[in-house]
Amino acid sequence: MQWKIKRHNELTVRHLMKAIPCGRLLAEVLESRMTPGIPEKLLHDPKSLLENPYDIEGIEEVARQIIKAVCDSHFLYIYADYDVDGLTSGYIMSKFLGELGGKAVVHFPERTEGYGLSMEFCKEVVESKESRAITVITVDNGIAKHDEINFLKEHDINVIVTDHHEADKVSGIPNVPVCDPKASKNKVGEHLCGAGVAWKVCSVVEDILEREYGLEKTDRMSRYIPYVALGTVADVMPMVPENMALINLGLYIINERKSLLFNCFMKYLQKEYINAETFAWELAPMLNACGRMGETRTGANLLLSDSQDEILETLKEIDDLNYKRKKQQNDFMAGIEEPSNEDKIALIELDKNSSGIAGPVAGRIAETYQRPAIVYHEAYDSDGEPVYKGSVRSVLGIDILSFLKREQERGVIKQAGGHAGAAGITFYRSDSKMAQFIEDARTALKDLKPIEKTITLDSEVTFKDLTTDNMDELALIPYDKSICPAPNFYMKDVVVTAKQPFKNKDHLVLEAKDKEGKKLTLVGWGMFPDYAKIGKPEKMDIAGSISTVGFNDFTTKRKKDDITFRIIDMKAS
Ligand SMILES: [Mn+2]
Repeated sequence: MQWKIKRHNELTVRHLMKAIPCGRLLAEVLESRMTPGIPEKLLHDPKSLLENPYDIEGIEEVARQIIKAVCDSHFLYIYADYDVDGLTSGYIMSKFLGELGGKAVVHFPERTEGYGLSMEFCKEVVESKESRAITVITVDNGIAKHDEINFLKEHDINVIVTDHHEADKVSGIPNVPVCDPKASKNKVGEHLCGAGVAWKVCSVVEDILEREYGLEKTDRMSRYIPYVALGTVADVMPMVPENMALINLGLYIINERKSLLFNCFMKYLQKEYINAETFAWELAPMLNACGRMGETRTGANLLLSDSQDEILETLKEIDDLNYKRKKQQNDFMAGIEEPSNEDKIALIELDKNSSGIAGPVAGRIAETYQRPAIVYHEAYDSDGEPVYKGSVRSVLGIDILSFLKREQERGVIKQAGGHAGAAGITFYRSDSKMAQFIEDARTALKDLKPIEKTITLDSEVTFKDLTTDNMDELALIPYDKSICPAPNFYMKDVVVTAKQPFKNKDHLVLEAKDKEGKKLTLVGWGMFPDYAKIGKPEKMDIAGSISTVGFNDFTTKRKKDDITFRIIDMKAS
């Protein structure tokens, strides 16, 4: 791993230490990650970082159409999605319209129904229509669903699209009221997740009702911010000031114990507080497990329930689903053989009943074997043709999408889309085409090598910096899994005094001492092989993060919440 050590503007750091006020570590993180003026606002007045919703293209028209539909007593179908952002978007829109007295029903599709407004759903809506007036509102999807939207329109059903995905390059934007910052010309709000867009739309609805219909002013919109915050982190949206502000506002409400659902999360997970990393590493995987295991409705029940007992019971169910999901992944991983050296892509078939885990499993295979991985399963395409559908994950330095797009042009595969590092693929169900694909990958990717990973280190620390105060202070700003990772630091010339045995032999637990004789425990989950590989040196430079031990150890009297340095990488010094 390459270490990239950040340099800081000393004057700005000193200014921030005074203005926030805070210690050096947080000041350095703020200095290097945010433009001047933003940290003070984020920590003292996050509301001031929220942008004017009316600047988002099409939002007022969408809001007025929604108001009209509610006023005219339309039956409202909200079409959401099965992932966390889709769940929270659907919750916000349906609950808010329900609060206004609208008859709103939210549909959370299962993964097997595919992503985005489905023809099957549209047909059901048309069949159930009778003499009712109906409006379908999409959240976190819809921008690319031209056929479905046209079908609904032909049957005299209103459609309103709210989304945060790009429009199709060829067919453009559907001819209905649309609020989708990503597909807009001015791009205002393009950093918002689906739940963020839904929330902004509802805010404008509320504002119009207050100004023109005399609706009483309350803080009803702020109750939904925790859901926007969760959606933002789960969808890995960019950590621009407005998103950070939404996350901080949401966390503030949650940790003030003002949200029943999140109170239940804390109770269930036995947590004193929730931060953005809890969203990323615990809540989002739990909720996503519902969709992956074909139980989106369980996630929906969780969000839509008003009873603490029911929520806690559902959380138990979801935790079990997540456990099953993890087990399915681990079992599947254990059965995989190392791909041969000449195969430049790991191509692995998965039972179609476990298709929900294809993405995470492909990610782990790519990581383990340091090459692109495709995990695919039998499926039928939207045109009814039997195909294989798969999740593709690549490694740093290999742009897998451009290879897949070439294969699509040549007719070897049916379809591919996504990004350089993660994509979706549709294969023809044909042995000869599959063989051709493997052959092409061998030639095309022969000379491509993964790039060595780089870790960005925020600054150097010593043992005395590793305190609960510093750890808590660093948690004042939100981090996610990839775009704005939690701060990492490095320590120089750490002298290891003892290696502690640990029940899982892959884990590394070290005792160390600094020059003043101060002792510290360092923990490296799954890092024993790396330690052995560099010859178990006594003196090392170590990169990692400030954390708590996370386990009780009766032999050395370490407690779960004792401070530790969590090792990410190490080098002999
Ligand atoms: Mn989304």
